[in-house]
Amino acid sequence: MKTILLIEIVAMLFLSCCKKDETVHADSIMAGQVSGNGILYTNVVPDDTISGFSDTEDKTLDLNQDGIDDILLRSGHITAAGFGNGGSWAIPLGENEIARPFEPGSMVDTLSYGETIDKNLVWGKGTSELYYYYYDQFWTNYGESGLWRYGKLNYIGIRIYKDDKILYGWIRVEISVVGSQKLMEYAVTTG
Ligand SMILES: [Ca+2]
Repeated sequence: MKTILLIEIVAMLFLSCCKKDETVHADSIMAGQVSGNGILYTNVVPDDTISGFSDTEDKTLDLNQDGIDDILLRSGHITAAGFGNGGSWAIPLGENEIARPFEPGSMVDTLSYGETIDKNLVWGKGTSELYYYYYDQFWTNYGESGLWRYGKLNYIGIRIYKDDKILYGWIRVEISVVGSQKLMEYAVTTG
């Protein structure tokens, strides 16, 4: 009888241990992943267009819904006598970081659907360029830079420092019009 009780206790401990393991904090997310343990997904409906003319528009996002903004998206177009410029940027806030194609640099990488977002990507801080363009009068000088102008189904990677935890997330935006970006959906691991 005692042996059976002991086996039951051990079995219960084993089950409770494994149950706990199922909710262990995820240390990665895949670009476009919308479900899974500890993953918080937000579908932006309708898509949110961030844009500006003669100004820029800012939108902050709190990906993990803890009351602390994690990233700022900025788009707009500036004109003045003889020139114009504009574009779209993403600015990780605080100690947070954004996935880059390389460092040092200020560009935002275009992650593909299913790509693993974890410590192995290249991460950087500060104002980061999705797309930038400029021109002067009569278009004698003009140019553009950034990886996002014609990107479809690409994802921004973000790393969030939350207390003693590191969270990974993705944000899907599209740039089909210069000086504008369309926010569609995002997801993040939670602490
Ligand atoms: Ca947050």
